[in-house]
Amino acid sequence: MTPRIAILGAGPSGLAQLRAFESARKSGLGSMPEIVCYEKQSDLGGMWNYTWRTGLDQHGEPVHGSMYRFLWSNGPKECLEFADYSFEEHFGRPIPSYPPRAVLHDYIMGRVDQDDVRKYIRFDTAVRWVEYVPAEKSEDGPGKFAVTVADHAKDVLETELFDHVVVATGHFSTPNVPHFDGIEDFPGRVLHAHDFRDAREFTGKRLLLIGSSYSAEDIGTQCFKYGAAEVTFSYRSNPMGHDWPEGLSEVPLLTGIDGNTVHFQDGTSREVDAIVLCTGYRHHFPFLPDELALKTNNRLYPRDIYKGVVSQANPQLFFLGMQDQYFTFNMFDAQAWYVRDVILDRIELPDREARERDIDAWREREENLRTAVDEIDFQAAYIRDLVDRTDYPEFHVEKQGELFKKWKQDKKNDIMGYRNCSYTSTLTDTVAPPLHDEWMNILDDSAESFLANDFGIKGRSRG
Ligand code: FAD
Ligand code: NA7
Repeated sequence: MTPRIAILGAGPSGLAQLRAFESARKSGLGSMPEIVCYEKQSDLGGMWNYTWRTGLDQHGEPVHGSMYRFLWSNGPKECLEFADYSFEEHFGRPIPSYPPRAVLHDYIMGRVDQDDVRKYIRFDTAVRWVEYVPAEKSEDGPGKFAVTVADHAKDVLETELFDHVVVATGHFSTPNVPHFDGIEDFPGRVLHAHDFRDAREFTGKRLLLIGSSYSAEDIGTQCFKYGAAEVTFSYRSNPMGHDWPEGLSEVPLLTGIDGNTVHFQDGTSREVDAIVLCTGYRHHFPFLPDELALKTNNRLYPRDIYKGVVSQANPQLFFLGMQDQYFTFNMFDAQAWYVRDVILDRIELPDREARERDIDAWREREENLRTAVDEIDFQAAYIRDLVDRTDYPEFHVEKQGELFKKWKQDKKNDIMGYRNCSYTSTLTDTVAPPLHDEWMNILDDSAESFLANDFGIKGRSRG
């Protein structure tokens, strides 16, 4: 019997899984399983598929998208190149290191079209429930998963059986929403980063952002770019510590809200017009029973998944992209190629105890990381461990790690200007050309406007 595989989600991780199998098929690595990819949105691309919607979508499903209108890559594109498809190959010429969302989306789509994997995807189909059905007798072999989906085009619920399930539904979609005293009476707008869409809504406004990680940093700087009067960041553990220009500042945690006045742990207070909770996301799997769901906070090495992908609860179940991320697209590829080879029996899994010991060892290493440099090296080592076990092409992950370290330094040097920097591709050795203007001055971030530039000749190297 041909094994059947369900891939849940057609974002960068789910697409990586589809391309991994397609690559095996093209290389003639034996007979291929039957694959169905369920995607609740109407198109592929996951987070990169921008939506204006918030709350529920046209089918009543929770809106997946957390990306906003003027989002630009927050890391160098040279650190997320697919090993087998460079940016230069896709765009036919070098482009700057920090492209806007629409340009990255175009790159993802281009990679997918090369392999024609759309045929495996069932769009507008939300996964509702996954249940493990054990084999009744041992000679029946391992059990199967009953996957129940809501097909919104046909308006029916359907259940199909699969031998393996790959969960690739992302973990930056279900917001973590803490409560603060007095927030219910705040007279201005209160929203979570997940629902933030257009910075121009806050032009001329005084903004309070809670959180000190990527969302706070990016939404705050973007709102400032589009004319917010003042941006205050409130941190729980540590400030971001950038050298902020006038108009942006950091204060300790919010302790209470009294009308428009917000009070902080250091005894200071300010007047603000709107509050954005940049308080992160939850790993949320409403379609998985308790015993199969991955339970973790946002960290580099979640427990209970061997090699970061194989479920300890049931090794026929896999998770992609569940780690906190420095590396993204190429890490998902490395994971997907590994999962593919486990499913195709090209990689033999050790027994449960050995898997647990391996998880423990990585986790202990993770718990001793102290600096961002340590974290980058750790994630690079994790990816190297995967890449060396499959035929995923070499992409010099350690060199990309060095680029991430430069990126960190460039942010430290100039948080409002780091996107003007250029880095060198580890695939093509090309130095990215500079942006056509300072990032702060570029208000139109459409792909058309961005790609209409010739970006001059090769730019200065920072990488
Ligand atoms: P996602 O992209 O989230 O895709 C998951 C897919 O699963 C979605 O298509 C969703 O519709 C589908 N799905 C979910 N639930 C179901 C269900 N029940 N049934 C069917 N389908 C379902 N990364 C970078 O590299 N650079 C950046 O600049 C960057 N910026 C970011 C900015 C923001 C605001 C956010 C939130 C993330 C950013 N990221 C960035 C990280 C980003 O999450 C990854 O690049 C990537 O999108 C993760 O891919 P994924 O496939 O794992 O998850
Ligand atoms: P992160 O990176 O998980 O960060 C969450 C932030 O929210 C972090 O600073 C937390 O503070 C803070 N937080 C969480 N809960 C609270 C409460 N209760 N009170 C105050 N502050 C809180 O999420 P992001 O959204 O920034 O980034 C996720 C992805 O989106 C990322 O990949 C980007 O590319 C886009 P802590 O430091 O833990 O004290």
